[in-house]
Amino acid sequence: MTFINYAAREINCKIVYYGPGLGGKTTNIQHIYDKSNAGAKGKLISLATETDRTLFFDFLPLELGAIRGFKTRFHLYTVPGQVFYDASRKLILKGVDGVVFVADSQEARMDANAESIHNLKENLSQNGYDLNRVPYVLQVNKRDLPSAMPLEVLVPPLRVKDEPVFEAVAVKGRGVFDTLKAIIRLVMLDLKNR
Ligand SMILES: Nc1nc2c(ncn2[C@@H]2O[C@H](COP(=O)(O)OP(=O)(O)OP(=O)(O)O)[C@@H](O)[C@H]2O)c(=O)[nH]1
Ligand SMILES: [Mg+2]
Repeated sequence: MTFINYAAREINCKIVYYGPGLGGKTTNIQHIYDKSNAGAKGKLISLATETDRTLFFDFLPLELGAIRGFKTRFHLYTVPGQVFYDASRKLILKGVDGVVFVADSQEARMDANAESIHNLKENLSQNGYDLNRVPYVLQVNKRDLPSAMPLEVLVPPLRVKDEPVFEAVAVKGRGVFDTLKAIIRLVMLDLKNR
């Protein structure tokens, strides 16, 4: 839930990057961190295993200036994609304002993509949210791989509603900021409509 502090004139929003293991969630956040101005970003906190798999989460606070006199901060989180870290994923979704689903474009990962979307729905609903009502963007990542599936085959089974879809090559930064801007836009719209 968006935290609006009227006294301090601050808005804090939480955006969670969700998706299957090795899909590229941490790579997205890392790119955003690398390319953001020193003044806009806080510390990137990554809790990872020795093999660079996310163990608990990554966390990056971004400050995007003032909107109608309110200082606006976005707190970006990633979840650990590995199936057995489900308790962490559920916890990280608490208070979420928007979700970016990072799908892996490879055919061999289609089951993992589908399983992760199912898991997202489940964990949102256990936290009292409905994915149909949560600001949501789909990113299809790893478009550079020869094994990446064509969009018209990849996207339809992953759709959950009329969410914006972005192609990405997160390792090269392609599509990363387009995805971020789209989720921020949806979160701000949602805030306005409350
Ligand atoms: N070829 C290619 N590799 C990518 C791309 N994005 C990420 N990777 C690589 O995929 C691997 C996994 O990326 P991560 O960002 O750690 O994936 P993750 O979704 O955070 O994985 P978990 O933390 O286990 O859930 C890394 O070796 C990345 O460099 C991409 O667009 N193309
Ligand atoms: Mg990760």
